[in-house]
Amino acid sequence: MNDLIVRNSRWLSISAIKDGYDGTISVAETSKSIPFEIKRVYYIYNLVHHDNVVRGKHAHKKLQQALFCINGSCSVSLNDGTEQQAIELTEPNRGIYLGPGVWSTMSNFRNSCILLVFASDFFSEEDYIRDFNEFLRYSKTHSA
Ligand code: T46
Repeated sequence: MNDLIVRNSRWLSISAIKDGYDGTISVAETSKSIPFEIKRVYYIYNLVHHDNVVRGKHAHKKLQQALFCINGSCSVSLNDGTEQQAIELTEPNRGIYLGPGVWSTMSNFRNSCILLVFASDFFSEEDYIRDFNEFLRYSKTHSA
């Protein structure tokens, strides 16, 4: 598992409690395995494995998120305006923390990928930067 070099990102692990043939339970808890108070949960599914299927392509100004691929797998590209890195989400209990100021792109959805996301705040379009050049300008002035 490669270390994350992109600012405001890091790997997260949550429990995987195995019960033999009866399956596994993974638990995400505010301020424990998830490093912020969870205010919103959403999940993305019905994803097709095709070069043209790409989600994300934005950064957040304040929002913190934790992403877990709870079925299948996907690729996530991260960019903080200086460093960039591509990672794979392949385990239901191994996710990533994405803080503010990280441009992220999700793609290469495989095996009926389901992406589960915990977010630190309610949905607000005002918090999104959806233009990459605007993001590069923003990251220069908010990189402390
Ligand atoms: C992120 C990645 C992983 C809402 O109305 N409420 C919500 O909570 C969300 C997440 C989305 N929406 C609406 C806004 C758009 O009209 O759903 C539509 C699709 O959203 P978006 O284009 O932002 O979807 P993604 O998959 O590109 O990005 C989403 C999150 O927005 C984003 O924060 O990190 O998933």
